[in-house]
Amino acid sequence: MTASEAMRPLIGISVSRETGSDGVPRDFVRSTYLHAIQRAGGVPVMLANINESAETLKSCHGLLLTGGGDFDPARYGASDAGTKWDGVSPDRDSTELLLTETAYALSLPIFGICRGIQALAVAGEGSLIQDIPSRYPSSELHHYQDEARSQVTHPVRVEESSHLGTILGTQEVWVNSFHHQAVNTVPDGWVVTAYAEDGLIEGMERPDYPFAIGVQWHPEDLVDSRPEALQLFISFVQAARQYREASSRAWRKEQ
Ligand SMILES: [Mn+2]
Repeated sequence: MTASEAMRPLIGISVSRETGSDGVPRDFVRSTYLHAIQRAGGVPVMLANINESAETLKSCHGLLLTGGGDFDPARYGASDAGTKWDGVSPDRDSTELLLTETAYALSLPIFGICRGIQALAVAGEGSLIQDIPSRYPSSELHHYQDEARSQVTHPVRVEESSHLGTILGTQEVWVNSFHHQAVNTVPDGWVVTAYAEDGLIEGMERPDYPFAIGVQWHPEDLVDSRPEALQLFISFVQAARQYREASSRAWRKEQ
């Protein structure tokens, strides 16, 4: 094993929960998330939807919040507008909020994708648009595309001076899109870094934090075809690697 392999950072990954045809819930994640973390040099660690995952996360060096179903609107102070997508999981909601809180307490690098950016909004007392088609019926953009997941379908305008803009190295990025919800208001301390042409929030970040970025699209499906998507994961894993090196230096100092 080389030294750099020995220092591969562990990336905790939140997972979906759905009930199988036998009535038993399953925790799972699309393997594209694992692949993207591996390609970027990280070691993926799946975090089941149980409270103990907060303990597992304490051994990790970064947190990836993944895509999935809707949050219970009561979690962000709204009532159910009847737009449930593929089901609400109370266990997933509470696990991800706990993971986010744990990550903040440790200053772990955080990357939120799709539902993940929404999780970061909910955790920070922001709010969500419960259903894009009913709120913006005239929107010409299709945020839930029919095309393959690896296909890009709409442009996003990126704030050039933001952390996200620096990583992507462009003011306009073409993205894939699989969401019927979006961030409505960003939490205190967060700024919007990317918009779709119809004004929907497609990216946000916390500037006072080592790495806290959310995006509404799915870069994990694009890492093999689009360099800027891979770059996002590389930057995230790099932040996790720095976290790991800093914490082992602090540990050696204490000895
Ligand atoms: Mn979109």
